Amino acid sequence: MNEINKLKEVVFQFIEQDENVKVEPLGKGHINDSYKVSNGDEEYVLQRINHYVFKNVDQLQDNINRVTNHIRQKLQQQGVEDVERRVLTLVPTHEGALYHKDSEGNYWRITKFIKDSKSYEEINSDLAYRAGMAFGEFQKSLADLPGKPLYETIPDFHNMEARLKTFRESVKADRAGRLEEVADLVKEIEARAVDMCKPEQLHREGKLPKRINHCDTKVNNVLFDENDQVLCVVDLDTVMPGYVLSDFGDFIRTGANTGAEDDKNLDNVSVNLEIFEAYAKGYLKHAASFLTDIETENLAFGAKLLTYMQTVRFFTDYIDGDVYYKIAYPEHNLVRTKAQFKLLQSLEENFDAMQQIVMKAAAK
Ligand code: ADP
Ligand code: GN1
Ligand code: MG
Repeated sequence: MNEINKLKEVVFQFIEQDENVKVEPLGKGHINDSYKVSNGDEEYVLQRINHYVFKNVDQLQDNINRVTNHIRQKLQQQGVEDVERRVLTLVPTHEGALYHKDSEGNYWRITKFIKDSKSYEEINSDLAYRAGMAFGEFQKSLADLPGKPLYETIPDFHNMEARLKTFRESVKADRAGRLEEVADLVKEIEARAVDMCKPEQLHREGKLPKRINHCDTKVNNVLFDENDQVLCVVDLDTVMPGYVLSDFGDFIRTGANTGAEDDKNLDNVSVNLEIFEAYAKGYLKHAASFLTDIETENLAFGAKLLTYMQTVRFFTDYIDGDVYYKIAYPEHNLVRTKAQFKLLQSLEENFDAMQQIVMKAAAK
């Protein structure tokens, strides 16, 4: 059976069999594989869940189901129009399950495609401001999610202490024999390690709370309508408890970089303070009402932390021999590591300015 027919067979586990169904690739994430499905009347998004990354698909889908149902209920209570475009909707299988496991052991899910929506790979200040509002509102609307805490779909996902532990194990094992060429960079990582574990320390001291975070706050995870108004936040695999500085920082890491995440030309890479300011203003518009002082004071630190964390994650994967991230060429993870480290240095140089921007935006 060819690839498309296999995909269609999966699709028919969720929707009625129909010879007019079309399936085409969608998006360019590093983790899942996404496809747009249409049958003339309806459109859907089919995703193969990366089971290597998300080990417990029951827990993953349970989280997404709870989160989307909670947001939908709120929107309905608020009398918001167009609720189907303001939150993702999971489509169950004919048996009522939230995912389908095929005969090859792949896991699949379907959501309704949000009509007349688009996401951006590029950014400008306006989009950054709106994305800031979207992620601030997302955290706010999940602050009163009833019941047990959400599962950590990737245990210790944004836990710097845990990431460093894994990194040090990889350095020690040197499984791909790549360590010698990168010894200087290992020193740079170690030089910042204690400072970067500050949030875990503050949490243990009871000073920094965990809230429900998105944990993949990229601009392409926000859907906009035809007038560039925010519709909703997507890519909910990593929604889990965490520090708000993480979500803030990951947006800055991905959105406020003048270069690419994997830029080979490090001269291109630096922090764009206009984007930083726009995002901070948008985010704080909703978030200022629930953040504690210590959370606000650490947002700019979050930008450094998440960039450092991503440097460590790409670096670990390079040292391990490229087992986690999809790569386009053999040195890709090293190029990514160096580009993230360059961004980190720029964030360090601009830290005082960033801190001032946040405190000014929070004071309004
Ligand atoms: P990945 O984990 O690969 O980033 P996403 O869930 O973010 O996967 O999906 C990839 C892209 O597909 C998104 O950036 C968005 O543009 C689009 N997309 C995802 N879900 C939907 C949806 N329900 N409706 C419309 N577009 C969607
Ligand atoms: C992955 O799914 P995607 O490509 O948006 C990763 C993020 C990293 C990012 C690096 C589950 O995100 O944590 O920050 O790549 N997601 C997971 O760009 O590991
Ligand atoms: Mg995504």
